[in-house]
Amino acid sequence: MDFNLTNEQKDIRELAHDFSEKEIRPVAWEYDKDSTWPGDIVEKAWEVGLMNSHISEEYGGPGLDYLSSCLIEEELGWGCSGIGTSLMCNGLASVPVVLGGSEEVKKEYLGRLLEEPKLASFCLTEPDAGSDVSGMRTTAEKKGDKYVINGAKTFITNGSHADWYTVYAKTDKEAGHRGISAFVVPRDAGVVVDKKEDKLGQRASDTAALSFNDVEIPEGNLLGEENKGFKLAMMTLDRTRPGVSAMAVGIGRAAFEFATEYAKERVQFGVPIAMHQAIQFMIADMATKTEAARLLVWQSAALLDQGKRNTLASSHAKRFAADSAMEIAVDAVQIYGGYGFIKEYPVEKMMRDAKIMQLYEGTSQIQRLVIARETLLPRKAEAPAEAAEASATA
Ligand code: COS
Repeated sequence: MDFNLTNEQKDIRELAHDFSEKEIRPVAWEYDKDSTWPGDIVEKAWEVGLMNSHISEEYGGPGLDYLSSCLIEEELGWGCSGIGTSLMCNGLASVPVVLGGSEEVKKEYLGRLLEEPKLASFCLTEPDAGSDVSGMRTTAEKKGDKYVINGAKTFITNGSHADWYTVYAKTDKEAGHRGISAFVVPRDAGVVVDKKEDKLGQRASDTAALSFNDVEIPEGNLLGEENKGFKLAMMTLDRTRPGVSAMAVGIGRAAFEFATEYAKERVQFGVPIAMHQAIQFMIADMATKTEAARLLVWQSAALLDQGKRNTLASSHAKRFAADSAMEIAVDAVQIYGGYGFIKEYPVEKMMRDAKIMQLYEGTSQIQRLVIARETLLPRKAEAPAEAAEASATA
C-alpha cells in the first residue's frame, strides 16, 4: 500500500492550504463573530478553482478524484470550517444531479456552477424529518408535464444564496422510503427563504429554512426514477461524507496545532506546560486521533476512486473524524485553561465549529447505526449498477 500522494494531489493540497492561510484565516474569527456571509471568499475560491472539484471535465469541471477533494476539504476545514462548508456545499447538491440527471439537466445546472460563482443547496431535512428521512412531508404532485412541490425544508446550507436546489419530496405518500423522488428546483421557480438560523458554530455559513408553495418545475427536472430518491440520497451521502469527514480532520488539526504551540509557550510551575506529562498525553492523543481520522477519510475516498461502494468506510470516517474533532477541540480549550474560554483566543471557536460535525450529514449515532447494519447484515459488497455508475462518475 502506497500512502504517497501524486504530484497533482500535492499541488491541489498546497493551493487549498495557501488559500486557507491567506484568504480564510485572516477573516475567520471576525466572520464568525458577526455571522458574516463569506460571499467575497466564495468568488475568490471559485476563481482559483477550489470549488466544484467533483464535476467532470465533460461538463466543464475539473473532474478531480475523491481523494483530491478530501485534501481540499481538510485544508479549508483547517482555515475555517464555516467558510469551508459554504465553499463545499455545491458538492452535496450536485452529486444527485451527476448521478441521476438527464444530459440536459446536467448541462444546464452543473454548467451554471461552472460559468459563474453560483451556489446550489441540498434539501433533504425537514422540521419533523431529520435522521428519519422517510418521514418527510414535502410532496411533489405530477400535473401534466410538470411536478408541483409543496412543503418546507430546514437546516439548508447556503439556502439563502443558492441559485438552485436539489429537493427531495414524496411522490407516493403511502410508500415510505420507496415513495421519495429527487428534483432540481431553480430558485426562480418560487423557492421562499423563511429565515436564516443563528447558530452556535460555523457562523459564517448560511443555514436557512425554506418553503415551497405550489412550486412548479418541468417533469424533466426529476433526478433518476420516480420513487427512487431515497437511494439517490444515500448514494449521495456515501460520496460526500468522506469530504465532510476531511473537514472535521482539518478542524481537529487546527485545534491541535494551536494547543501545541500554546503548550510550548505557557509557563506554569516554572516550566512550559508542554513539559508536564498531563499535557503531553493530551497532545499525544490529539495527534493519534488526527492521523487515524485522516487514514479513515483517505480509505473512504480511495474506495470511491476505485469504483467501489464505500458505505461502511464512509460511516467509519464520518463517525470517527467528527467525534475526534470534537474531542480534540475540547482538549485544546482545556490546554488553554481559562484563556480557552475567552473569545480573544482562537480555540473556543473550533470547539463550537466541531459540534456540527457530529450532527450534519448524518449524526454520529446514525453513522453507528449504518456501521452496525453493514457489519451485522451486510448488503451485497458490489451492487453492479451502483459500482458501474460510481466508476463512471469518479
Ligand atoms: N446506497 C444505496 N442504497 C442504500 C444505501 C446506500 N448507502 N443505504 C440504504 N440504501 C437502500 C437500502 O438498500 C434499501 O433499499 P430497498 O428499498 O431496495 O430495500 C433502502 O435504501 C432503505 O434502506 P434502510 O432500510 O437502511 O433505510 P432506513 O429508513 O432504515 O434509514 C438511515 C437508513 C437511518 C441510515 C438513513 O435514513 C440515513 O442515513 N439517515 C440520516 C440522513 C442524513 O444524513 N441526514 C442529514 C441530511 S444531509 S445534511
